[in-house]
Amino acid sequence: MLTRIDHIGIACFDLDRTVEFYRATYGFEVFHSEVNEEQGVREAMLKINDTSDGGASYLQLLEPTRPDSTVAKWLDKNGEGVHHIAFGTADVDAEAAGIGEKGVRVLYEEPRRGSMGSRITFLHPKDCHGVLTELVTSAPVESPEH
Ligand code: V0V
Ligand code: CO
Repeated sequence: MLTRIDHIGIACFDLDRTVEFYRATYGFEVFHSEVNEEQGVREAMLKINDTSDGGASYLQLLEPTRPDSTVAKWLDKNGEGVHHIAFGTADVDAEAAGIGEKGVRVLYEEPRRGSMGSRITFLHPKDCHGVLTELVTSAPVESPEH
C-alpha cells in the first residue's frame, strides 16, 4: 500500500539559494541534507508535515553534482522545476513488484539507497503520464537501547 506523499523532488541550479527562498518565503527549514553520489545529487529535505502512517512529507531540493547526472540532464532541457513525486510505503519491494506486473517500467532491479537511509526505486515517466514517480521505504526508526 502507498500511504503518503513522501516528497516532491524539485530540481534547482543552486541549492543554497533555493533553500534560502523556501526559508525566507515560507519559513521551511532544512531537516536533513546530504550528497548522494550514486544519484549525482546534493539535496536538502524540508519537512512539511507528519503523516498518519508514522512518516512525513518533505520537499526534496536537488542540485546536480555532475553534468552527466539525471538531474543535470533534466535541468538542461527544462530549467528548474518539479522533477519527480515520491510515494511512501512500508514495503518498496512488494509495491515495485506489483506495479511492475501492471506493465509500468520499474527502473531498478533492486531498490537503491535514498535520502536518510531510505530504499528507493523509480517508475518510468513515460508509463506514468509524464510524471517521474519514486517509491520510498524510510529507514527503520532506531529503537532505544535497553
Ligand atoms: C526525463 N523525462 C521525464 C523526466 N526525465 N519526464 C518527466 N519527468 C522527468 N523527471 C522524459 C524526457 O523528457 C524524455 O521524453 C524521456 O523521459 C527520456 O528522457 P531522457 O532525457 O532521454 O533521459 P533518460 O532516458 O536518460 O532518463 C530518464 C530517466 C532518468 C527517467 C530514466 O531520469 C532516471 O533514471 N531517473 C531516476 C533517477 C533520478 O531521477 N534520480 C535523481 C533524484 P521525450 O523528450 O523523449 O518525450 S534522486 C532522489 O530522488 C533521491 C536520492 C531520493 O529521493 O532519496
Ligand atoms: Co526523490
